[in-house]
Amino acid sequence: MKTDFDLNAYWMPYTGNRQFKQSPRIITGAEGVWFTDSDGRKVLDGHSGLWTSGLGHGRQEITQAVSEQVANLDFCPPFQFAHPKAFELATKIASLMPGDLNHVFFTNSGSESADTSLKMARAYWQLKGKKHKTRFIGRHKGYHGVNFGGVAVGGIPANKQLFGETLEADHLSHTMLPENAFSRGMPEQGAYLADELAAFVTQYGADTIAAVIIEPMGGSAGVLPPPVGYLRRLRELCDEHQILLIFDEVITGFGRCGAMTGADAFGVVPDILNVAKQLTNGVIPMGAVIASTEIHDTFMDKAGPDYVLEFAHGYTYWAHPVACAAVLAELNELLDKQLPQRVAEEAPYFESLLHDQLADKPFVTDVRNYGFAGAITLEAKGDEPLRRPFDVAMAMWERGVLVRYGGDTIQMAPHFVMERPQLEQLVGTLAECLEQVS
Ligand code: PXG
Ligand code: PLP
Repeated sequence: MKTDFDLNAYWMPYTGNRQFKQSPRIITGAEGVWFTDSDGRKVLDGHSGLWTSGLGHGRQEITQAVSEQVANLDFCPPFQFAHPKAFELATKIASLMPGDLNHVFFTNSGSESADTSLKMARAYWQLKGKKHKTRFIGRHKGYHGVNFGGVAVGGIPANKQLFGETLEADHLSHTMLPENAFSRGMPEQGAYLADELAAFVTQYGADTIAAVIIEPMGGSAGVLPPPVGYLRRLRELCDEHQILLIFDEVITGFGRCGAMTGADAFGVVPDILNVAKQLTNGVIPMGAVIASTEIHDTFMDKAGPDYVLEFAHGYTYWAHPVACAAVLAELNELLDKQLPQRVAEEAPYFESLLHDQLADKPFVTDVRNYGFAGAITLEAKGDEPLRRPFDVAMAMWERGVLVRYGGDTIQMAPHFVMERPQLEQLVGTLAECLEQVS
């Protein structure tokens, strides 16, 4: 494409800028499950944006709610003031959460949700008088955004390499066991890996550990559904040792797993649940941290006189009225059209496509899936594990299908509304491109 602007002026995030700027992939429009690119091509969005837009792009109900809100109240100072939709939305979100996850602290992104949840966990134990409970346990291959706390508990070495000291954190093993390769849905082996938490308790003492933070289903590492029994075992150990369990549901929240949350899909309730992405259908940034009544009430009970801040933490765009309006419209549609149920109903079809069409293709060493999330792992090309996923994703873009490549994986996240012919196009195009990769 020809451009008359300086491509280097925009330093792109999480992008190979030098390669991108040799052959830019510019998106100029979006409708339903389709993008339009700057050459006027229709491109199938095989990743729901960036796990964000399950309802499809340009959803009229959300567009309208956002337009009306921005015209009526475009901003409200979030500290010491509030607007009605913040309460309406928090009430709605709480009603959709499992257990007693009833108190919603808004953020602007998944990264902010991660760091907010870590601060909340430490502060909770301080208020409880357990001053030494500060240590965090994450998991290898975990992704919790890019802020200092999130990269520390996250388990992706490339995200830490250049940035020096972060928080101290330890990591459970990831659950991608060789014996589970090509599992359909939740793998059978690996629940025992949760027992590593007991080993950390022995090593450090439970009175030094504040929280465990994990994604109930790993997302950006390439779709890692939890082994059967794994999350339940972690929950038991956290209860036994008074350790908070934080679920990072930035990808699994609001429908992706065929239920409202990953907690619902897998039947385990955390103490703190983080969301972002699908919350607004990607229309506008917003995240949230949803805390249990026990955590919320501890802050309220222990913080001193009632004019004193209970939690010295917040973002300028907290509960932004335009974002709140977007989410209220998004949740209305999600519930009205029963989209988490639709995902659950269509997931077996997507699962069959993935395994039947991809498992025997060249260089494919694993196929994983749950709900409307699917991924393959590709063998390294020589000493370059990232090369083949990149080549395949570029070949797919040439053929008019957008997928995400990350590490040695290719990831797919169909829109909750995607019809079977488009699911077939998505997986079929990947199958064709894999035949051509060298
Ligand atoms: N937690 C999880 C579990 C995520 O998936 C974040 C936190 C951070 O959210 P923000 O809004 O700060 O980006 C994420 C984000 C991928 C990919 O390739 C996934 C994410 C980000 C970039 C790439 O799957 N997830
Ligand atoms: N930096 C400065 C100088 C600020 O004044 C503020 C907010 O007032 C921030 C950073 C934080 O910005 P935000 O609240 O959007 O995260």
